[in-house]
This record gives sequence, structure tokens and C-alpha cells, in this order.
Amino acid sequence: MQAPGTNRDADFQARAKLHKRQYDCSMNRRTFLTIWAGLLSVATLTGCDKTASENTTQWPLVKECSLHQQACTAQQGDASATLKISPHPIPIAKPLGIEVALNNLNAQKVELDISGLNMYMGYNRVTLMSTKPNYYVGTSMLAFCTSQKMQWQITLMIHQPDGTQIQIPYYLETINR
Ligand SMILES: [Cu+2]
Repeated sequence: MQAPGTNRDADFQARAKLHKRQYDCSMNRRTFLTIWAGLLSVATLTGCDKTASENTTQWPLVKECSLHQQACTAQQGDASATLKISPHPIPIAKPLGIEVALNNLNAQKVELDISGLNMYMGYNRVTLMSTKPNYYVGTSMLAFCTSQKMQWQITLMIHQPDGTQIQIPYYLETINR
């Protein structure tokens, strides 16, 4: 283990990253504090979210709309994003068709991230392809889970040309049969 850096800025940035990382990984508070207290070398803090330092705006979670039944739209001001995941209902461990339509959002790159809310289900992120203006498609998959009920957060990550990022999260629940 390396000695913690003495540079204050680096220290601050490391803490900010840690904080972000905790949010992204649902790391529990105790683990977070343990790591923070140690302020381990930054080299150990890899994985999870490589864009943690990116300037990110998070939209509210879309929860009222069921992706099992329909396309769901998130809206903020005049900007909106519609996500459709096929087939309906959304199966586990089968290829999924992803379609995203953007409105008044300046996207350079669009990614779809799937994370387990009630259980860590690993890193699952794909880059969507633009097939026509403001329209992105791709394929993804929900990981198989031994737990009966899984709660997922499906996040559209809109990378804008100025380097900032908009994250648009959708809620999804699956029941294992
Ligand atoms: Cu699980």
C-alpha cells in the first residue's frame, strides 16, 4: 500500500471520487468509511465507474411507467428520452432489443447501463448505435439471478460533446420463475 498523497487537491479529488463511487456501487457506509479512513492509494480504487470524474447530471428515476408493458419517457423541461426494451414482458437471461429516442438532447455517445438495486449483479454496460438522428439501438441482457425478485436500475448515459454527461435512470422489477 502506498502512503496517501500529500497534495490537497489530489486528496480532495480522491474523496470526491470515493463519494461518487459509493453512490454508484451502493457500497455500504461502513465499507466507505473504512476505505476513506485508510485513504488507500488511488490505484486500489479502480473499477465501478470510469466516468466518475465526469461532470454528471442525474435525472429523477422513472418509476411510474412499466418497461415490461411499454416504452417509457423521461422528461426534463423540453428535453426527453424514450426507452423501449423488447420483448414484452422483459425476460431474464435472453437478448433484449434496446431502442432510445432522444428529444432536445445533444448526444455524442449513448450508453445503457444495467445495475442491480437489491443485489450487486456486476458491470453491465453497452454502447448504443445511432441508426438515424436522435435514435439509438442496441442489445443487452438482464443477468440471471438466484433471488426471486430483482430490482434493477436501467440508466441511459448521454455523453454530450462538451464532456458533460446526463444520466437518465429507469426502474425495473423482475420476478424469477
Ligand atoms: Cu441478483
